[in-house]
Amino acid sequence: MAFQIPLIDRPISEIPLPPYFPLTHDELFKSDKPDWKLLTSHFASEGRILKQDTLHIISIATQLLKSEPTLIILQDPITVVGDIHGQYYDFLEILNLGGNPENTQYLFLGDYVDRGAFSIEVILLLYSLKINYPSLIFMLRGNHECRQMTSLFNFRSECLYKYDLDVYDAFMDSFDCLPMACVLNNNFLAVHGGLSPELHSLDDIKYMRRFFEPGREGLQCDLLWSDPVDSSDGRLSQVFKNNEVRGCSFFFGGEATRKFLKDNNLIAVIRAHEAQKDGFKMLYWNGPNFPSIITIFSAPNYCDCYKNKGAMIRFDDGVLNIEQYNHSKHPHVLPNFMDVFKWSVPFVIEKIVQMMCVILKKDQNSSKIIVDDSCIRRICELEQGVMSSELKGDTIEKIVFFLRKLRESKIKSVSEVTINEINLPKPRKSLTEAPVITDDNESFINAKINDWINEKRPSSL
Ligand SMILES: [Mn+2]
Repeated sequence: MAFQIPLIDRPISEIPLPPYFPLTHDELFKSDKPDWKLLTSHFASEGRILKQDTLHIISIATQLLKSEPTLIILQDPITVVGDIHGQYYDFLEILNLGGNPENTQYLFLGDYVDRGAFSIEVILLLYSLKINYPSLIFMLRGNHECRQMTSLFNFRSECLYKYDLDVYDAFMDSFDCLPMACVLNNNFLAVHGGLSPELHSLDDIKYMRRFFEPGREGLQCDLLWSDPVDSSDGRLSQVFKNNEVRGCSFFFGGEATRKFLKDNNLIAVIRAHEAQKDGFKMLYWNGPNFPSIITIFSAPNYCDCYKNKGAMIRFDDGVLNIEQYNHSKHPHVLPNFMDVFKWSVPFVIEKIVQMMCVILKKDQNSSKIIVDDSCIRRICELEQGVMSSELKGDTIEKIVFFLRKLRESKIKSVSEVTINEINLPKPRKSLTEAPVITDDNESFINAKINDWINEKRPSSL
């Protein structure tokens, strides 16, 4: 007998049931290109597509990205988007505000995956758009589009949860093909991270080798990882200073920026890579007329706790407009893609054993609980289905205690997944001196401080 799809007995009826089946190949590929509109709504309702179709989309996108130059040259009108980080429901808002992808040119600055729980949906929709409109949709590489970061953060786990290692490996090979930078209107250099001591002319990017996992140093690493120094005058003790916040690459200041812009006849660097409370930040290091660095960050309420706005740039006829937006609601996903049964079993067991305790307990005064070897042995016997005839109330009580500790440790480990609260650094001076501290501002700063360790590149896996 087949089970009925529980359409009518959902406890929260306003949340629609996710599609029961993946899209079929014929539904998704009515032509030789994926139907991105169908995919958009299917993913929005938490639907999946078949592994073979996923691999097919990745494969076509990989070929397209591979054929593009390392330094792309574009003219406006164009919408420029910063980090998205697996926030699919915010990505839908970006496409909504940024212009219809059928006739709007887009430049994405990288960091499509990790942190959020819907990276697969973000990157597959992006690739599907790229396949449909290869001369309108452009994507650069971010520091998260690599094997090291996706293994440390959650994109690899998401691939294994929703598909398998084949899909993950195919994504990694496609990331190796992403272009590194873009020149906009002959005036702006767009890149994920920033400048490099090895970057002198645009030809350095044009002729660099890019088809591999980025290393820990060199031009490719810096384009993905470097940051401008966060000060109003751009002053820095050296032209490039080691970036201890990232654990690799450099900070660059006004001197390096002015020289690079002048030597290459550019106005500004447009980059992403750093969460911003307002979704963007402008640094005026080349006079008050126009910022020399524009940071754009497009993941609102980053990691569900920064309370920041998202922003994107709309360039039209040489005029630059910043569009800000708030975060969108998204379905709740348990940490590490844990299912609800794995999540609830410890709670259920604890309640059952507590019940047994009430039934069997004889000595009400035994308050001090010691978990010793005999207790652990009895728990093992219980697990193996050997119910000892000597099972006493105090032993059961120890089991309850033991299970409670297990459950508490589980809750603790879950809360540590979202924000790592150990080794908190002191806030940077510029942050503590912020003029008006509103609630959101405080939340943003606290989240940034608590999340500091996660913005740093690990020394090794
Ligand atoms: Mn980044």
